[in-house]
Amino acid sequence: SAGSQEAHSEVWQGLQGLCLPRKNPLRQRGNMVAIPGGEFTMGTDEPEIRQDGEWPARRVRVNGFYMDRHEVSNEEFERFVNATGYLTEAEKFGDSFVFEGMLSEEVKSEIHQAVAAAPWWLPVKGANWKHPEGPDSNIVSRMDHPVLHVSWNDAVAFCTWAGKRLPTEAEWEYSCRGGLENRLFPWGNKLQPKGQHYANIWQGVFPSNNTAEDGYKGTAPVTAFPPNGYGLYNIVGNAWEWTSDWWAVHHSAEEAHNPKGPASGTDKVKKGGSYMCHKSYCYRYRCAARSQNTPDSSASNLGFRCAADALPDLQ
Ligand SMILES: *[C@@H]1O[C@H](CO)[C@@H](O)[C@H](O)[C@H]1NC(C)=O
Ligand SMILES: *[C@@H]1O[C@H](CO)[C@@H](O)[C@H](O)[C@H]1NC(C)=O
Ligand SMILES: [Ca+2]
Ligand SMILES: [Ca+2]
Repeated sequence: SAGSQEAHSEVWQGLQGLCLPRKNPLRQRGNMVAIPGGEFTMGTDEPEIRQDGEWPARRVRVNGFYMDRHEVSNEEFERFVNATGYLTEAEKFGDSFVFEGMLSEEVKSEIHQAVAAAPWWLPVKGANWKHPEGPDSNIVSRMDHPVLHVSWNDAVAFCTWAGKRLPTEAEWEYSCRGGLENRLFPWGNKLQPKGQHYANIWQGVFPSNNTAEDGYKGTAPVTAFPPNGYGLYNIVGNAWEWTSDWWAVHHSAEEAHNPKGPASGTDKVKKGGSYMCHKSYCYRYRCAARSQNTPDSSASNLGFRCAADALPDLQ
């Protein structure tokens, strides 16, 4: 698809609420959790964001599978790039979307174009996974943070290389719920049980005042915060996560077995919300919540984790 800044930003127009290091490769297997097959309620009959198609609630059965314990980290992605020479789409296009609040005044002063519906997103030349806030930034101190600025196509390339695949939306949501039925969050219905933070989201007033009460203004290490009932970290918050499904708003209430989403579409489903999500504009750090982007989109709050039918061979 077109890589120009214009085409790149046009796909964002109108979208609302865009809102451990493993040095020893033997431990790669330990990065995945066996998720037992079972049945769960996907979506909700009490949607918070109706236009996202969080509803209706429907019974869904999934076979057992394996899920990455945490979002793919910069270190893991670097190992992939080192081994393959892979170039991400943001690197090919020459730009990617960065949240204004993370940019230096110098970088900001050079940008004269924003996304009409979400003016806090700026297309930044030279922003990519190695330079998340543009050329004057790097990931040296963030090797254990989620890789960002990876498109859906990039995510598929990584998971394929790792002998894995992206999770379906159903697998992702089943994983998110961690064995609990009909809860808002992976840990229950209360955002902060006993005052504790369970996810990296936005505290303060969006988009002007990020108080970072949870300890992180931007991304957090991929194993920060308590894991859910399946042992999965940051399944909501931190970085949005790509799934394999095409996006559609309408769902049948019929029971389904291993649903894989529509056969085709223009956008892919992403789940979980990010460090930028605040209840006031992006109440999407809930398991039923969902959003979408074109498969070539990339941004400073969008990453992924992989799933697999069987544990992959060691690399
Ligand atoms: C990638 O290669 C560079 C250069 O050889 C090296 O310094 C770095 O440690 C490698 N990264 C990983 C994650 O193996
Ligand atoms: C941000 O919010 C905090 C907490 O409400 C407040 O103390 C602080 O003054 C605010 N900062 C700005 C720049 O508005
Ligand atoms: Ca935060
Ligand atoms: Ca996440």
